Amino acid sequence: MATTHYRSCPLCEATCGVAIEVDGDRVVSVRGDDADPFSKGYICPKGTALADLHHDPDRLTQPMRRTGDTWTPMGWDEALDYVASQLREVRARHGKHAIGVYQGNPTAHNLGLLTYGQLLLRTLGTRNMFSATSLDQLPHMLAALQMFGNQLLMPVPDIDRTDLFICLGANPLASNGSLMTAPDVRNRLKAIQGRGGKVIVLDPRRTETAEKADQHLFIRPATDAVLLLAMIHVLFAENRVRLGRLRATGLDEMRALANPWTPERAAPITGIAAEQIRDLTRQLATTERAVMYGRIGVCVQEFGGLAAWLCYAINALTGHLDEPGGLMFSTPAVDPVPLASLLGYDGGFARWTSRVSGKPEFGGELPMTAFVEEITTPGDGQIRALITSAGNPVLSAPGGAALEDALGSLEFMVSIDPYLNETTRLAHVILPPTSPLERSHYDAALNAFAVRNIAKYSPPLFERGPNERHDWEICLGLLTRLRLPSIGRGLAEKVLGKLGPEAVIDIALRTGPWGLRRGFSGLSIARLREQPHGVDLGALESRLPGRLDTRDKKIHLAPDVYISDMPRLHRRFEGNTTELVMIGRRHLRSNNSWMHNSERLVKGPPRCTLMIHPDDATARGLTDGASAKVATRVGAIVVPVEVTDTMMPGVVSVPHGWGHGKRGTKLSVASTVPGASVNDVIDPARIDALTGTSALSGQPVEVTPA
Ligand SMILES: Nc1nc2c(c(=O)[nH]1)N[C@H]1C(S)=C(S)[C@@H](COP(=O)(O)OP(=O)(O)OC[C@H]3O[C@@H](n4cnc5c(=O)[nH]c(N)nc54)[C@H](O)[C@@H]3O)O[C@H]1N2
Ligand SMILES: Nc1nc2c(c(=O)[nH]1)N[C@H]1C(S)=C(S)[C@@H](COP(=O)(O)OP(=O)(O)OC[C@H]3O[C@@H](n4cnc5c(=O)[nH]c(N)nc54)[C@H](O)[C@@H]3O)O[C@H]1N2
Ligand code: SF4
Ligand SMILES: [Mo]
Repeated sequence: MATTHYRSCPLCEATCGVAIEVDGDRVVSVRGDDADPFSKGYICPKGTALADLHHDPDRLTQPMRRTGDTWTPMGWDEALDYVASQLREVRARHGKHAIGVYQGNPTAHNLGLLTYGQLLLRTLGTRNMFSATSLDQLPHMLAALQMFGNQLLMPVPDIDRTDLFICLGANPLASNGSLMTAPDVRNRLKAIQGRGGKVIVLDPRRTETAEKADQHLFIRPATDAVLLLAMIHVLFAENRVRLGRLRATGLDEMRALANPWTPERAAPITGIAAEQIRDLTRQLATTERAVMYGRIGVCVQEFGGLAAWLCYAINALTGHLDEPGGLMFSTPAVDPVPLASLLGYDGGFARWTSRVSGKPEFGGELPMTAFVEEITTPGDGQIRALITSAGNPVLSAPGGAALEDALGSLEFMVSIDPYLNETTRLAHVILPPTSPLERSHYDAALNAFAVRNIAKYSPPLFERGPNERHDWEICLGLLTRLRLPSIGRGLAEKVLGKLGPEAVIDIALRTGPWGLRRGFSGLSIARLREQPHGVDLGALESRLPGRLDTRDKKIHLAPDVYISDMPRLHRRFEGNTTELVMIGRRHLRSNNSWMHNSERLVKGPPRCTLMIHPDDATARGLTDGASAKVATRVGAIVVPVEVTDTMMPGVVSVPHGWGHGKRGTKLSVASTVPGASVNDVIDPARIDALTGTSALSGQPVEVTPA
């Protein structure tokens, strides 16, 4: 007999409610949960593919050990003992910094990795901590730290109440939203238009989101900081700055910084006419409920630090920060600020720098731009062993080929990952966790970036088998083996093993803003169990100045780190550049590098193509469907050509996460649609010098017929 189970989809930031019909141990269907108060029945094709993921015969379920090219299964105790002993040996030989860590994106969607995973990795004491953060949102986090006092205080657009949504470097119709947890963005944008509001997209590609917008403006990649400075220039020049009730420092500095950036100067750099810059600024300034939302296009570029900061700042300068319809701070039931510091994740920037090239630390992590050199450069502190967890850096980090070589030189590597993929095939041991349907779920990280305050707990749908382990159990097993003498270990594992991550969340819920202080009806895991569709805690509320973590309880509009990065921006745009540059893109049926093993997601025309404007194609003798060679200093790939006027002239686009057919992987579907890895041609030396974030976007390329 089939039964229906309700839970959250953990595959992207939208956190949609799914209704999963099961018969015995088989998933019969996955649909949107109409009763979920937040997603109201919406899901995307990836949600349906949860079934494929769970039943994927390629998904590993027991530890595997590699000798040469041969993998042999291991028991859990044997595997955890072996991994711990290897790591201990490396630490004894070379010191604690010799153990490196890379954490990938699914960490943010995984309660076990957010709790026990952090406890394990953050207490290793190594300076060689890396993650996808520096390929992604680091500039937003730095801006939150500098302006609001805490790296986790990233404000989110109040999309449901705004009348002007300006979208800079984000494509939520493909990505389903990021640092803006908002299921069914398409309808939320439609609702803005329905109430007479407007959506404006600024993007080097006329994206799926731009197609639905009221206006789309092409912007030359990596010139966002210039656009935003010109807009701020207009605000001051036309006396339109309005801080409202906000108390802030740095207004005079901001005026001075923006002063040289007239719209006339910004126009040839950005590709946006001066009058359009003025018009955009006036709309933002005069619409009562308006927001400028910037996402990954703003971050992963040469001036990601400046652009992310200016994007928050312009909302503050136009009175749209912390106001309904603007950029707001959430009130999540589990407050990530105290939780993170409890788990060893403290904020900070450039308190120390990397050993080899002096890149700045952020939140105790080094940027991925320092990863390979820290493995390959001999000396004290060189990485000799590596733990990867929920990450696939061979495909996701720039300079993938060199990174792959570097991983091959390690004395020991262990991967906590369900797949034998491009990265984990280089590990000595793979420790595969249970499937998302076998574990409990609470969006401890993403709820903090949701456009409504919500809470939802999902118990496991299927019990894990006796020979399977959750991520958190794997992390706990390693933690106790690495940190405790064998006598105390059994007891610690029993006690902590009984508690599980639910205990952490339960305490956080009870002590959080919607917990005990709300009296009898306060949230707890038990309360949430009674409401399997989730609880809606209402629209975002104004939180300032209380929520600020700055000492003076003011917003810092113009922190020094940004002021000192301004000369670099001036130097960069002294002359005009016209070279062909490459950006990335996302597709609704894709999820970075790791959902390509689902038949239903990858079917259809090839997705790993080079999009190019007709004029640029003609100039290079390229025709639609032909093969093109994309080359840079670090490598070359060959991909099919898609000629399209949705691209800005002078800009081409290739998505990341492809390049599957590597020898020794176990991805039977993905390897039939391998594509090429764009990160094999993205130069790891291209960085945002302020933050250390990889400049994945705006890579100059040579494109020729293959
Ligand atoms: N050129 C270019 N490169 C990019 C980007 C880009 O736009 N352009 N985007 C960047 C961004 S934003 C990101 S976030 C990174 C992503 O970079 P990564 O996080 O390194 O890559 P993913 O493809 O997300 O790989 C996720 C891995 O986690 C495993 N996994 C999935 N679920 C679980 C789980 O529950 N537990 C465990 N233990 N493992 C799991 C998968 O099998 C896979 O190996 O890529 C970055 N790279
Ligand atoms: N379907 C799907 N959904 C995903 C993912 C996925 O791989 N597939 N990945 C998830 C992850 S890890 C993340 S971080 C989020 C990201 O979520 P989004 O930020 O929405 O990601 P993208 O769809 O890549 O949109 C970025 C946009 O920036 C544009 N762009 C590139 N360079 C520049 C620039 O210099 N300036 C400006 N203004 N625009 C620029 C690109 O053309 C693109 O349209 O998506 C998440 N959701
Ligand atoms: S939008 Fe994201 S959370 Fe919603 S079903 Fe798709 S992958 Fe899952
Ligand atoms: Mo990401």
